[in-house]
Amino acid sequence: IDTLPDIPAAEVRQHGRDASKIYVTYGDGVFDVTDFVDAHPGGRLILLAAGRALDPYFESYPQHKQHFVYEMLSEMRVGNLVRDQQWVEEVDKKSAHFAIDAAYAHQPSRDDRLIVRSERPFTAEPPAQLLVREQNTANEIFYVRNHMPVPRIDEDEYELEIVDVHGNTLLQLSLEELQTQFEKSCVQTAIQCGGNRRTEMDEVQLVKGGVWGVGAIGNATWCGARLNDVLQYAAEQSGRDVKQVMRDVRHVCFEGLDRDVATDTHYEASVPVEVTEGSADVLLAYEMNGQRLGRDHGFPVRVVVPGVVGARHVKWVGTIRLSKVESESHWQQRDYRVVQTLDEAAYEAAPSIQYMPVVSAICDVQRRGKLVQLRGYAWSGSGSGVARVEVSCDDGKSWQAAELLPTGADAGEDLFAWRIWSAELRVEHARQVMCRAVDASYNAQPAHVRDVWNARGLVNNAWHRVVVDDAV
Ligand code: MTE
Ligand code: MO
Repeated sequence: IDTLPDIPAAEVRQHGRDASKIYVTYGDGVFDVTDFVDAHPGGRLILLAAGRALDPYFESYPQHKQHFVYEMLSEMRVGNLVRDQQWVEEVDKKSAHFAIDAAYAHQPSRDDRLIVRSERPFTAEPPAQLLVREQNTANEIFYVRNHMPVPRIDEDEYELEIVDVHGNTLLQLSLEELQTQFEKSCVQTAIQCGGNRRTEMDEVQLVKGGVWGVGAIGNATWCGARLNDVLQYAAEQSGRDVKQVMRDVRHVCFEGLDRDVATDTHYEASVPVEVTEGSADVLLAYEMNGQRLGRDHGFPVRVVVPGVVGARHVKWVGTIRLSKVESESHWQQRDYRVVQTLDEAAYEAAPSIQYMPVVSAICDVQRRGKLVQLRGYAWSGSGSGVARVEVSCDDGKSWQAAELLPTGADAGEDLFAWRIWSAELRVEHARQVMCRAVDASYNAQPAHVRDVWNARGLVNNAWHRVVVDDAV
């Protein structure tokens, strides 16, 4: 090796696939593989690395990392690589790219009725008309909002860890323990992404965030163990009283098992402890509409916090941390807050979105002459229930009550469920129809998107307007 010449990266680059001599590098070695191309067991794929580094390829196809491969290479060695900045950057970029490819290699299959908003990470919503056919959204068409690749989790190896305010592990639970040692509790609730109906905000002024129509919301019956039961048990198991364990706790942080390969961070979010202590319906859910959770929705266990923005319903939850402070995660500190500008100070001044306001949307419009049949949903995160939905075709001068359809759950048990509604409206020559809802605490929706516009396009709960002619 010492007797071989130094070869600068720039020279290696010139020995690409069209050159008469083809070079590749691995580690510090430069190799002339011209005569090997046709003998390569993987065929001419080796040319992908012509004039470049093999290292990222060997990392992602580890069958190469064998003694005989190194032996063969060493016989083709013609020099020692002298890297330049561009070379180092290209190798890093390629490696990162391959790592991301690998992380996305085993994603779940998805229903082709979903409207895909982003492939990586996967985000999708159902067509609006489909969304309001049934009270409980079918699992297959329930919107998906992932920030990272879906993790592969072996249910036999799954463990949920509970960590106290000092960072000590109180308890580790297997899936089986979670399912058998705690009473199974169910709640029918909608989960809505903070960005639902974001795209309407772009008409006021462009916002930063992924595209969402009216379908980044779904309603389901979730079953699992109550978080409070699990915390009580965790305290007991560590020989302490739950009151003592919870004394300095102000926030409950939930960490997902999904991981960003580029930054090596896990998804995480938190809710104030009043939210969890005040509700028996905060669940560590393992069932969605009577089926085990699908991989896109958090298999095997996700957090369900009725009324709170979707971002806190942490999927694939692996660790629950009791804390004095809010989660330090990006998604708690620099996202899911309503800000007018995107600077740090604006984020720091704005509270994290937790309980969601009253919302509604028109999802299905069927026109027969002057009569229009409307169908939509209404929901309130307040937990007081939806009191009234109204529709108008004269820009809100007059309103007509819509019919609220039953939730199917017992009275008082469905206050976090959405309500599907329907209405028949005589539109005459009107071109626009709109809807608005009021919850049982008499919270109402603002009239215009411009009244609630914000830089990230979050929590759009303005009256929902649809042009009748355009709607099918
Ligand atoms: N939990 C984890 N671990 N990772 C995520 O990316 N996305 C959150 C939340 N929980 C997310 C997560 C957001 S922003 C939303 S809106 C909901 O999950 C979406 O839940 P769904 O995909 O089951 O509809
Ligand atoms: Mo979300």
